Amino acid sequence: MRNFKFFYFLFFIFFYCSAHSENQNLVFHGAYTFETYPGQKACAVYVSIFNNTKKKFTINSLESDIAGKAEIHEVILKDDIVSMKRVEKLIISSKEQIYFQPGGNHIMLMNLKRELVEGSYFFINFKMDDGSTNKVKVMVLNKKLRENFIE
Ligand SMILES: [Cu+2]
Repeated sequence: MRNFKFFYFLFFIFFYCSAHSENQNLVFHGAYTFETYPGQKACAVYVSIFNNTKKKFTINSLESDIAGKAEIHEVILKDDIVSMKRVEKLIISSKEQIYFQPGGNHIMLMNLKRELVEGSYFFINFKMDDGSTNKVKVMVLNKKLRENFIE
Protein backbone atom coordinates (compact mmCIF):
# COMPACT_ATOMS: atom_id res chain seq x y z
CA MET A 1 0.00 0.00 0.00
CA ARG A 2 2.78 2.39 0.91
CA ASN A 3 4.65 1.66 -2.32
CA PHE A 4 1.53 2.38 -4.26
CA LYS A 5 1.24 5.82 -2.66
CA PHE A 6 4.85 6.56 -3.48
CA PHE A 7 4.27 5.57 -7.08
CA TYR A 8 1.26 7.86 -7.24
CA PHE A 9 3.37 10.69 -5.84
CA LEU A 10 6.03 10.22 -8.53
CA PHE A 11 3.37 10.06 -11.17
CA PHE A 12 1.94 13.39 -9.99
CA ILE A 13 5.35 15.10 -9.93
CA PHE A 14 6.12 13.83 -13.43
CA PHE A 15 2.93 15.24 -14.90
CA TYR A 16 3.14 18.47 -12.93
CA CYS A 17 6.66 19.16 -14.24
CA SER A 18 6.03 18.19 -17.84
CA ALA A 19 2.85 20.26 -17.99
CA HIS A 20 4.83 23.29 -16.89
CA SER A 21 7.84 22.87 -19.16
CA GLU A 22 5.64 22.40 -22.21
CA ASN A 23 4.19 25.88 -21.87
CA GLN A 24 7.49 27.57 -21.35
CA ASN A 25 9.05 29.81 -23.90
CA LEU A 26 11.46 32.68 -23.86
CA VAL A 27 10.09 35.55 -21.72
CA PHE A 28 10.69 39.16 -22.77
CA HIS A 29 10.12 41.56 -19.89
CA GLY A 30 9.80 45.34 -19.58
CA ALA A 31 11.00 46.57 -22.99
CA TYR A 32 11.43 50.33 -23.18
CA THR A 33 13.11 53.18 -25.01
CA PHE A 34 13.17 56.96 -24.59
CA GLU A 35 11.23 59.57 -26.55
CA THR A 36 13.12 61.02 -29.52
CA TYR A 37 13.63 64.60 -30.62
CA PRO A 38 12.53 65.70 -34.11
CA GLY A 39 14.95 64.42 -36.74
CA GLN A 40 16.54 61.77 -34.51
CA LYS A 41 17.38 58.77 -36.69
CA ALA A 42 18.42 56.09 -34.20
CA CYS A 43 17.55 54.96 -30.69
CA ALA A 44 18.44 52.21 -28.24
CA VAL A 45 15.87 49.80 -26.78
CA TYR A 46 16.32 47.90 -23.53
CA VAL A 47 14.70 44.64 -22.44
CA SER A 48 15.25 41.68 -20.13
CA ILE A 49 15.11 38.19 -21.60
CA PHE A 50 14.58 35.12 -19.42
CA ASN A 51 15.08 31.57 -20.57
CA ASN A 52 13.47 29.39 -17.90
CA THR A 53 13.41 26.35 -20.16
CA LYS A 54 15.80 23.48 -20.74
CA LYS A 55 16.19 24.54 -24.37
CA LYS A 56 18.62 26.91 -26.00
CA PHE A 57 17.18 29.75 -28.10
CA THR A 58 18.83 31.68 -30.92
CA ILE A 59 17.68 35.11 -32.07
CA ASN A 60 18.50 35.39 -35.78
CA SER A 61 17.28 38.87 -36.62
CA LEU A 62 15.02 41.72 -35.55
CA GLU A 63 12.54 43.93 -37.31
CA SER A 64 10.20 46.77 -36.43
CA ASP A 65 7.62 48.78 -38.37
CA ILE A 66 9.05 52.03 -37.05
CA ALA A 67 12.66 51.50 -38.17
CA GLY A 68 14.47 50.67 -41.39
CA LYS A 69 16.91 48.48 -39.51
CA ALA A 70 17.05 46.79 -36.10
CA GLU A 71 20.16 45.15 -34.63
CA ILE A 72 21.49 43.79 -31.36
CA HIS A 73 24.59 45.73 -30.28
CA GLU A 74 27.19 44.93 -27.68
CA VAL A 75 29.25 47.65 -26.07
CA ILE A 76 33.00 47.15 -26.17
CA LEU A 77 35.47 49.07 -24.03
CA LYS A 78 38.97 49.00 -25.50
CA ASP A 79 41.82 51.40 -24.61
CA ASP A 80 39.28 53.67 -22.84
CA ILE A 81 37.25 53.98 -26.05
CA VAL A 82 33.66 52.78 -26.07
CA SER A 83 32.35 51.33 -29.32
CA MET A 84 29.39 49.25 -30.46
CA LYS A 85 29.49 46.01 -32.38
CA ARG A 86 26.63 44.16 -34.02
CA VAL A 87 25.75 40.75 -32.60
CA GLU A 88 24.81 38.58 -35.60
CA LYS A 89 23.03 35.86 -33.64
CA LEU A 90 22.18 35.98 -29.95
CA ILE A 91 22.21 32.60 -28.25
CA ILE A 92 20.31 32.34 -24.97
CA SER A 93 21.32 29.22 -23.11
CA SER A 94 19.08 27.21 -20.81
CA LYS A 95 18.31 29.13 -17.57
CA GLU A 96 20.17 32.21 -18.85
CA GLN A 97 18.96 35.75 -18.12
CA ILE A 98 19.99 38.61 -20.39
CA TYR A 99 19.64 42.25 -19.39
CA PHE A 100 19.92 44.98 -22.00
CA GLN A 101 20.50 48.20 -20.05
CA PRO A 102 21.56 51.82 -20.69
CA GLY A 103 25.34 52.02 -20.93
CA GLY A 104 25.52 48.35 -21.91
CA ASN A 105 24.24 46.00 -24.56
CA HIS A 106 21.14 47.22 -26.36
CA ILE A 107 18.87 46.88 -29.34
CA MET A 108 19.57 49.59 -31.89
CA LEU A 109 16.84 50.91 -34.13
CA MET A 110 18.16 52.83 -37.15
CA ASN A 111 16.48 54.90 -39.87
CA LEU A 112 13.57 55.72 -37.57
CA LYS A 113 10.43 56.39 -39.60
CA ARG A 114 8.71 58.57 -37.01
CA GLU A 115 9.24 60.49 -33.81
CA LEU A 116 8.76 58.42 -30.66
CA VAL A 117 6.38 60.15 -28.28
CA GLU A 118 6.31 59.58 -24.53
CA GLY A 119 3.50 57.24 -23.48
CA SER A 120 3.22 55.56 -26.88
CA TYR A 121 4.45 52.11 -27.80
CA PHE A 122 5.54 50.02 -30.78
CA PHE A 123 6.58 46.44 -31.45
CA ILE A 124 9.83 44.66 -32.26
CA ASN A 125 9.70 41.20 -33.80
CA PHE A 126 12.45 38.86 -32.62
CA LYS A 127 12.91 36.22 -35.33
CA MET A 128 14.14 32.92 -33.98
CA ASP A 129 16.22 30.30 -35.80
CA ASP A 130 13.36 27.78 -35.53
CA GLY A 131 11.21 30.05 -37.71
CA SER A 132 9.06 31.40 -34.88
CA THR A 133 8.69 35.08 -33.98
CA ASN A 134 8.43 36.75 -30.58
CA LYS A 135 6.49 40.01 -30.85
CA VAL A 136 7.60 42.34 -28.05
CA LYS A 137 5.87 45.57 -27.00
CA VAL A 138 8.22 48.50 -26.35
CA MET A 139 7.09 51.43 -24.16
CA VAL A 140 8.36 54.94 -24.92
CA LEU A 141 9.47 56.74 -21.72
CA ASN A 142 10.10 60.40 -20.96
CA LYS A 143 13.74 61.23 -21.74
CA LYS A 144 14.17 62.90 -18.34
CA LEU A 145 14.07 59.39 -16.85
CA ARG A 146 17.25 58.55 -18.75
CA GLU A 147 19.37 60.44 -16.20
CA ASN A 148 18.18 58.10 -13.49
CA PHE A 149 19.27 55.05 -15.44
CA ILE A 150 22.85 56.09 -16.15
CA GLU A 151 25.39 55.82 -13.29
CU1 LIG B 1 24.09 50.60 -30.83
